[in-house]
Amino acid sequence: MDFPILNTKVYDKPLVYLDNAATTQKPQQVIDALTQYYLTLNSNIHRGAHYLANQATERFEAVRRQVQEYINAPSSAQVVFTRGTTESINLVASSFCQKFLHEYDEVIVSGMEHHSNIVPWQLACERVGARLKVIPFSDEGVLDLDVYESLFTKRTRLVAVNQVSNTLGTVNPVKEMAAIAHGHGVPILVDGAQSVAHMPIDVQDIDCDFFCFSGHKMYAPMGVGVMYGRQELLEQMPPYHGGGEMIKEVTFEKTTYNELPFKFEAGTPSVADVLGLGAAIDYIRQQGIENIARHEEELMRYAMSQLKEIPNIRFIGTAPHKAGVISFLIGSSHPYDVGTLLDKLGIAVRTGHHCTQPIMDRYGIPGTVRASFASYTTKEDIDALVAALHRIAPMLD
Ligand code: 7TS
Repeated sequence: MDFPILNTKVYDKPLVYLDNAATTQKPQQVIDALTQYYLTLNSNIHRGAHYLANQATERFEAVRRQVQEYINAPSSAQVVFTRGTTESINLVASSFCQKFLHEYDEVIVSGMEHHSNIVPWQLACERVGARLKVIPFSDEGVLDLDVYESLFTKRTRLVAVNQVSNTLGTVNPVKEMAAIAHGHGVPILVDGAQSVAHMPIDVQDIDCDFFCFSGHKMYAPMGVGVMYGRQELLEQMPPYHGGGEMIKEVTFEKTTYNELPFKFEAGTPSVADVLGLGAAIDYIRQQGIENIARHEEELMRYAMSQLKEIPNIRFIGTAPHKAGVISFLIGSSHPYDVGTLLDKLGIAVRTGHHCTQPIMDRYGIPGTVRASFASYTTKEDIDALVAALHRIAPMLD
């Protein structure tokens, strides 16, 4: 078993973990990378003239090259380590907008974004008097690309959209959306939090200007994420945080900034977690991201065919192109009640608005029950969910 935690029992029942969109579990080799770092390598990077510091720096920079390869970035200087997707998006919203967003300008987001891809843009817009425009989506959960195209004006400065919705599971056509944005001379940020561990990612093929994701949703530790950016934009953008490592020279009169990517990496990073991300990428490589994608697609088909037999089930998000995220409601019962009953049977799902309140408003619901998959999810996990729902459905309503 690659994932020791999956042997856990909860309430004396085997754990069925279906909350992978929130965070994935960690394979033994990621856990080992963390322990090995603290056992044998711990030291601060980039500034040491001693053996451990040099070793740690080398390993840290090697992970940057692994990430570059994983997302097919043109250069590792475009890979900036952050704490996660939220910080990556805030970095762009703060730094890009400081340079490029002015009064009366516009930022386009979709109606199915995580709060992390809404609020940073609202804050940036409030600072300068710019405004947000929102791409609507259909009842199935498909973005309306005609309306999207019509939202562009001479004032549009950026588009920010997720590749996969964490609530609806919709896989958005980000490559097509990037081409439309670029047709209007506008850069696009792709929130890859829910795609990066579930499908091959090629930032050059998508042709996005920014791509943000979290390590902890791709088998890596919490506390590390990535902001990839187009070189010409990163070079023009001011630093996000000031501090150590991001400077070339500091005097009280003037400070000059370090080159990419260090300009955006102030302070001591979570070195162990970055090395853990490296181990996670190795793990995904061993499994093969295409195999993972195929496995999760099959599970999705299997789960939908079984779940639709549950009395009074209503699916939220039925786009033709979906990743392994299934949101549903049962009758008029509150999602929290369903989640609590499932929990008592050892099944971990997420309930609530999933940090996507505008989606809940769109459907007029308080939240959903959400089951989400990872590479280690099995048909037996789905069977357990389906059996549990059959068991509890009569208790609801
Ligand atoms: N963007 C998307 C699409 C997400 O799904 C999430 C987290 C984030 C951004 C923020 O990521 P973070 O790592 O910076 O927190 N999504 C979820 C979820 O669906 N349940 O818990 C966290």
